[in-house]
Amino acid sequence: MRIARERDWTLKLYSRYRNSAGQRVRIVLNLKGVDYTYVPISEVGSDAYREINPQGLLPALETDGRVLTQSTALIAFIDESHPDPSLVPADPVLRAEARAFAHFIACEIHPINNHRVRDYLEAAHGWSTDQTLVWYRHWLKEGLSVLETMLQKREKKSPFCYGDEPSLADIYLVPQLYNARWYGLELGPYPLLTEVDAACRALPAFDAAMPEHQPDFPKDASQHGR
Ligand SMILES: N[C@@H](CCC(=O)N[C@@H](CS)C(=O)NCC(=O)O)C(=O)O
Repeated sequence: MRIARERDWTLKLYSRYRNSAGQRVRIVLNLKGVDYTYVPISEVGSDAYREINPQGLLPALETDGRVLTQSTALIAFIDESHPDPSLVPADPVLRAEARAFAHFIACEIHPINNHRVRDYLEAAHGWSTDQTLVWYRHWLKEGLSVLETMLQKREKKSPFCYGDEPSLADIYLVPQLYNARWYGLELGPYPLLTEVDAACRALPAFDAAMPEHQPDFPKDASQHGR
């Protein structure tokens, strides 16, 4: 069931400047021209945030006093309440390919490299930060190789992952590549991914969602944390 377009959704996005799942949602809100209030987690505090979102994960989207969670569900909600522009290509095969590409990032790459996984390896198994970085880069490299191959196997090359307009695939890719650069991964082996990434970042909707354009982005680089 489609939600009536006329409804006036007031949206509050709990996020953090460097919150890749939140960056996906910011891109979608920008692409669809939806107004929202950005609430940095630093203003809320992590204990209070857990009251808001018991998962403790960022982002969350508050609307009409309800707190919605999980970026993929948030993106579906925004898409259903603001259908234009579409987030998937018109062709059903390209649609499935774009979704699979995005799901590969959300379900296969992102979860095993999350903070709590690395924190656990350090706290419970005595790994050093350097060792968890090796873990992080290993899974990321393997994941990016898969994504590069997925783009190589397209029927036709296109400016964005799966067509002439950005889709879910691009929305999930750009934050993941931001993270890869942040952790010093060499991106030379992924020319198709970086080409699409550059095309996306040239668009205002993607640019405005970048970490450095968020109000909580620390001016002092020493405060960036990991
Ligand atoms: N599947 C979740 C993932 C959310 C997520 O893991 N967010 C990260 C930041 S990008 C987080 O909050 N990490 C905190 C942690 O790992 O404890 C989604 O798509 O919203």
